[in-house]
Amino acid sequence: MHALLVVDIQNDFCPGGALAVPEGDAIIPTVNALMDDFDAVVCTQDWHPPEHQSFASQHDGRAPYDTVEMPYGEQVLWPDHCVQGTKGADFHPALNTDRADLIIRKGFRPEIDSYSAFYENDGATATGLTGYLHERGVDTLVVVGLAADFCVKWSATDGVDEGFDVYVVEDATRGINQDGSLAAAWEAMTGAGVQIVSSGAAHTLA
Ligand code: VGL
Ligand code: ZN
Repeated sequence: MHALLVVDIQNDFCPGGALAVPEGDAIIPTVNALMDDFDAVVCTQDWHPPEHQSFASQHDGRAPYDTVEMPYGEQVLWPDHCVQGTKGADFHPALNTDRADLIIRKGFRPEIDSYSAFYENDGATATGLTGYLHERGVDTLVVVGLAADFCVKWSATDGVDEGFDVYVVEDATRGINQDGSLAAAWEAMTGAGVQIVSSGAAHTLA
């Protein structure tokens, strides 16, 4: 069983949004086209309360893209984004969410950020996705979406750690590229055993 994992294709991560990924919306036709090939489609949705501690606005004297020490380690501070119930948190209107079997929300605990679809940034608090995929008999994950260097990277590498065969579709993701984070992310994914493929190859995987 092959699942397509569609990460955070939300208004705030697309041009015009609060934490816009350059060309973030350009991947949507490719993502929609891939959905038809898969046994299961899971979408993630970044879903923060207004007082989320990953927001620079919650830390006196800090600006977006500064880093702070959280109890679980270093955390990049972001502009306020994907606030629960706002338009920025909605899926991009061009994304075909009808095909999603499961929508998994993450980052809803005020004190802890969650990049990965599997574990929050403490590396210990599970979202429940592993259990869901196991119950559905999924063994292979194809990951697409935003952003390549944060939520896609952590979802893909955690997917490997959880025992799945994991592919990332290079032309169905885009990065924030904060301080060289994009090149580092491709290296980290490859090093972890994630396979990088084109959307053409991904069609034949499913
Ligand atoms: C993301 C930063 C903060 C992402 C989410 O979807 O990659 N990045 N929240
Ligand atoms: Zn976020």
